[in-house]
Amino acid sequence: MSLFSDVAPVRFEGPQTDNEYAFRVYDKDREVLGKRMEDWLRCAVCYWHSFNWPGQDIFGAGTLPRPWLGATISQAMADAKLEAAFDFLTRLGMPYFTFHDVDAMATAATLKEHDRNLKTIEARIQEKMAASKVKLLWGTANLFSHPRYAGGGATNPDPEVFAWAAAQVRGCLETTHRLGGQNYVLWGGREGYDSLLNTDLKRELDHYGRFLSMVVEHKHRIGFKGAILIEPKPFEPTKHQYDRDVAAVYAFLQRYGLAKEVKVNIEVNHATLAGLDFEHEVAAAFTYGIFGSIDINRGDPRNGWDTDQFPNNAQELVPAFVALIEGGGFSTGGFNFDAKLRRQSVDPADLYLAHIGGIDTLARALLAAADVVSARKLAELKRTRYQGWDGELGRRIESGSLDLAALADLATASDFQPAVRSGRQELAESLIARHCKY
Ligand code: XUL
Ligand code: CO
Repeated sequence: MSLFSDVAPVRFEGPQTDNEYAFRVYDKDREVLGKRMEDWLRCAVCYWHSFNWPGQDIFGAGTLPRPWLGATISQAMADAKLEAAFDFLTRLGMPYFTFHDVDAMATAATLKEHDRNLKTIEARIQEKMAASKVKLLWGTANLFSHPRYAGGGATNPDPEVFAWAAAQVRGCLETTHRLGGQNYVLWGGREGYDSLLNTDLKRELDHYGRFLSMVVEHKHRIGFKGAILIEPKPFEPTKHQYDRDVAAVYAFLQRYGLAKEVKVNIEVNHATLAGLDFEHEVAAAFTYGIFGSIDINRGDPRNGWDTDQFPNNAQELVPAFVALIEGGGFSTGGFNFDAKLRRQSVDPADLYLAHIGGIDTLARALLAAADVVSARKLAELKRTRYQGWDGELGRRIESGSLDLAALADLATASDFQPAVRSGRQELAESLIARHCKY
């Protein structure tokens, strides 16, 4: 029994149901383009927002009943949290969860204690996973909450902090490996700067590159087969975060020779903060060959910060789902609900309602995107838009057989007079809207 035991296991009941504690669209066994819905979405509940955040904000204290939380977490509190988390996960019927080391374990003051407390909770998580069949999508080390990380983890001016970060990541990567985690995530919330005036940019980037190389080397040493993922975000808490967006991460990975070893975990609200469309980030990651996983949530269109709200607008997500389907879907990744309740959502039931609404939103977006892809009209629109490139001129340019001068001479001699042609954007947008019927 736990705080979350009042809700009966959540089932698919279809769109006609009156039951708020049922899925209307998410039918995990429904086949979509040859794959079960559950296998397309690979949904995960995150430990931190759901069980480790009491609802505080910068102006006020926690509001949510989370009796296992306090200034320091004892082993008994960590155990109560684990009990509640797995009660929730199994009642919701989610296949995966995600966690930071410090979300799950008892508070530690030294690295020795950290290692011991993490291993203690790992053994208990292992039992819970075995009993419930819930799997680990990814683990991650929290290198941003403790005051020692105020100036960064891997990019801290103090090498002793770098060493602390290394020890935490080693521990959490190994725990993730032993728990059968499918990925390991690094979100560099404090890997950035607040002022360039006191920051050695080159040195910090080199340290960050070295840190990541050490993580990759260790991954291979211990035989971890999952993916190492960087989670881009432009700012917050730092004013400028190095992992700004997918393109910045790709440049960083290339510079340090890691582009074949590390992928990205894209978060919707982070893309928004970077001034980019979520679908752009997904498409860019597939294009660069570094697509890994997704943290699903949304921002508020009028706020410039990371509100981490539950997604509820399927139509808005369809373009990203089209990119996901066309890219072949997830391999090791999934949709992690990196989303939190509002401060007034104080009933344990609210956590169910938030996830049910969010998961149904993903199911709606998936079905609509599958229809868009199957109808092939968008693909056809793109094909005809670029068809000039399938002709002789296009082929000669693409193959590299023309240099700049030869192409200029050809254009001049042929007197090219290209006309503006319709990009059919409104049609493309209507195609998305018309398939949003679930
Ligand atoms: C912060 C964020 C983190 C990462 C994990 O914005 O998204 O919760 O997902 O550290
Ligand atoms: Co996230």
